[in-house]
Amino acid sequence: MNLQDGKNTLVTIDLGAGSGRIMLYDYINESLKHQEIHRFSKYVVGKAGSETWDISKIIKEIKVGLLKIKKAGYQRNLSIGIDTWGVDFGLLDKKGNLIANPFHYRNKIFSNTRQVHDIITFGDLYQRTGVQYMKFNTIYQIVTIKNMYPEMYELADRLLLIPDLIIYFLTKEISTEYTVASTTGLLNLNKKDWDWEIIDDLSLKRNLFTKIIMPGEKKSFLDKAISNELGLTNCFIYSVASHDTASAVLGTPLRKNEAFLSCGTWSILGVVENKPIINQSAIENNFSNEGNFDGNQRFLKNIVGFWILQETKRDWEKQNHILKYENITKKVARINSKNQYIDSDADIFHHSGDMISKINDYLKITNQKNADEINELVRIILESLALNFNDKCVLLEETINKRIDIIHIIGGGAKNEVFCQFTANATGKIVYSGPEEATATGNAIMQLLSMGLIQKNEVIKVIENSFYIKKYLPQNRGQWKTKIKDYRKICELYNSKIT
Ligand code: LFR
Repeated sequence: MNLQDGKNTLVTIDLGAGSGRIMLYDYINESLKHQEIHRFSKYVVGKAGSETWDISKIIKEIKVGLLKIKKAGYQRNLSIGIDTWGVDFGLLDKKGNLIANPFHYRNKIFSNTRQVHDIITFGDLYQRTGVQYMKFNTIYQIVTIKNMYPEMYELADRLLLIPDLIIYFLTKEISTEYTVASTTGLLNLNKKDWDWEIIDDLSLKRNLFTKIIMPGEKKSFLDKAISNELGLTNCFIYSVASHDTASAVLGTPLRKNEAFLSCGTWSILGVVENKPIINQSAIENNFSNEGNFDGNQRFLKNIVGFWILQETKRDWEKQNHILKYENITKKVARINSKNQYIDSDADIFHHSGDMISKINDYLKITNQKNADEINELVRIILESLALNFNDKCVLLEETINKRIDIIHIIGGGAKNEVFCQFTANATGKIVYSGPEEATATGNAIMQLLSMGLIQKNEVIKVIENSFYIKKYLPQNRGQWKTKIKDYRKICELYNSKIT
């Protein structure tokens, strides 16, 4: 199929919590060639603790990106895919207007989960949905809104998760894509449809929840008015695996007994399984069964990952220091480890702002030395993350009752060589890094699958043809085994002190 002057041209719109990227992919000779067209950020509005998402800014930036694509000579037959973070949603009124900017999952209003658990226990929810407990899952958000903002809830006619909301603004079409729905805590694991029993038990309006569609099932044309405004012809949006992690997993050359570690704002460690895993260890260790692009399961765990590094960088820059990740990680590799650690999962790191002082609070509570130097701080963050991943990897292997041989690091973390090496050292496993833009790659691949240009069994080949995948072998295991023990002691000490 020729989309554009003999080439297959795909546009990926990939929105993370920190920034959005619009890329153009050409598919030629079983390989993807990409170029970044537009990158934008700062679509979070409101102070720390009361953040919302600026949807009109996002739509404006998407239009800027599409215009740049047109200027680059691509004007018609563009195939577009959109993926974003999960969980959050916008509410539309009966006329189809967005009632307010969607709440950000870090917004402090999302803290009371009792209002749900008083009606349905977490154990029951887990049996039905397989979703890990996070206080900002959609299920808790919508019940919070219903109780705290009854007027807003009253007006609401449709609940659209962020990728579906963006598609609605670009095409006027309404539906809910399966992989992103699987992050809500409201999707029935086995039926792959809304869990109407949970929805009724919580007295939520059924009409809020729109038809679930599978990745690749739906193709919607760009709204006429927008096409005219941008001067584009015959452009369409595919329902890709619109949860960013689902796209990232599809963009990973993942084989049997291999795990993915997707490192963006969140770090997400997991495997793909053909059946949900609901056992004691899964529930106790808070693993999630999320939807894979093909209806299989991504069995995974969210770890508060590069968020701490991003926030530290922001703090440092506020003090007028310029910080480039490449430079800083090179320096970090050269300094000696001081064997100081933090538990990135500790609740204090969840909210934005003052990250450097939060790290120092953690160090103080656990009788460790203060850290002011940026290199030291970054070393603490990266080593602690790798040690955290090791612990989660052990839990993952126990829970799925299988050995993992290889970990694929994808996303921004993949280009951080120091971090990739630390992860190999901490876990004792072979680490492969790349693609760095696995999410956009998975988004593009889902479009190729939807058009029938490639088959499922060709996906890994296309990824390996397109990207350099680097291999890291574990080093200094003796030293890292001591670190593992010390890190665990610090985490225990902290937990004993704050509870
Ligand atoms: C990663 C991610 C996670 C989800 C978190 C909040 O970007 O989508 O999978 O748990 O963001 O939505």
